[in-house]
Amino acid sequence: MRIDVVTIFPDYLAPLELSLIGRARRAGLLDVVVHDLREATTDRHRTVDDTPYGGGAGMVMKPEPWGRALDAVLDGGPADVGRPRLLVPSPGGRVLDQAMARELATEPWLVFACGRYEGIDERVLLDAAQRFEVTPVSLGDYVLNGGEVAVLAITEAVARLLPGVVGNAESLVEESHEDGLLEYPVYTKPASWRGLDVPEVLLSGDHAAIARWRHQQRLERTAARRPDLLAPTAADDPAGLAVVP
Ligand code: 6GU
Repeated sequence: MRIDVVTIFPDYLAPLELSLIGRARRAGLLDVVVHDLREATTDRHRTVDDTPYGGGAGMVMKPEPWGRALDAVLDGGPADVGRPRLLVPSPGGRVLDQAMARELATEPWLVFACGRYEGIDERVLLDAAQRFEVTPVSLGDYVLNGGEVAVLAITEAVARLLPGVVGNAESLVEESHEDGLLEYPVYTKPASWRGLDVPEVLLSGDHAAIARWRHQQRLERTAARRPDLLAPTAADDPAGLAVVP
């Protein structure tokens, strides 16, 4: 998979050289290229923002550097993989979940456009839609200062699903959110620590009993912490297609 990131803070993406993602890059499973948006400016001050038409607080990212930067990404990208996916981190985007991570992991080419300030001039996304599959994406219902942290999170969520990136493929399926439930609690040695004992059943060697206990723990945890995952609400079925008997 190829990933391009356009940002005014290329150093923010340095963690993508570490750990599993760094190893996947060195192994050739993942090709990450970070671009400095300021390289696509033409003025002496390398200006990327300006005041908003219509007034209001903050600054808006100017369209011209973005247009040039995204053209350059397209020119420098892999051949014959079709329209790349342009992901635009924004608190107003589609909220990332594990299903979306799985969907993105099937793409050959992702491009991230990191906005800062109050956002990017809307025409950049309208124009880009002629050449990219544009998807605004959010990490959740809170506000960050810019898209870079979202790029780190999304890249990690996606890259670990690529074949060969995570050594033990089983650890991918037995995980919170993979099948709609949270993960069961885990323990290791010692069997007793600070007066707290590992649940008896885990020491029993009875694999069927352990599997039943773990499933029960997953249900209880999900009910306690994330009841929304168990009980679909009207928001999950806006057209009211699920008929309740
Ligand atoms: Cl993707 N970007 C910004 N700026 N804020 C966010 C976000 C993204 N997701 C949640 N908050």
